Amino acid sequence: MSPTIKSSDRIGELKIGIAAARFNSHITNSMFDRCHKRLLDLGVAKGNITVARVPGSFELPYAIKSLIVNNDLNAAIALGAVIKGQTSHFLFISQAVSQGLSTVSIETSVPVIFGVLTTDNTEQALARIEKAVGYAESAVEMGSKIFDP
Ligand code: DLZ
Repeated sequence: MSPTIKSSDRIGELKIGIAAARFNSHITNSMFDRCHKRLLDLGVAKGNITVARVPGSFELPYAIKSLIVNNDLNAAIALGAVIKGQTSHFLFISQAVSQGLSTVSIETSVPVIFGVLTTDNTEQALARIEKAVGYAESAVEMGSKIFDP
């Protein structure tokens, strides 16, 4: 168990949402698997995890807001991989996603975990897949604060 997650937390009752982008799915699928497994290992009930898949990271803020509004979540995790290409798409997408997710979190008062990798190349993204474990831990920590601030 992560030192930041107290044993008294009512983890089994937590409702967690995960929205994952399909773009760069060779990275985001592995991120999803690690994140989902860590939630289960920490004691989150499988039935309390709601999942949404979206085409790309740009769609994550909408998906996260929908998950929160429709499922009474304690925390939500946005998973994506934005990799720098030949165009300025990288900048527009990464800025829109980070700003959008922050806005959703503040508007809904539900913690949103920023699990979107923004890297120069695929190798850097592959090297950071394991960070998805930490995103699950952050969601449990932040979601638990609803019960025990
Ligand atoms: C179009 C696009 C590009 C160029 N790059 C990425 C990326 O690196 N990571 C990602 O998650 N999505 C990318 N997309 C797709 C956009 O996020 C979005 O799905 C489309 O522009 C449709 O709105």
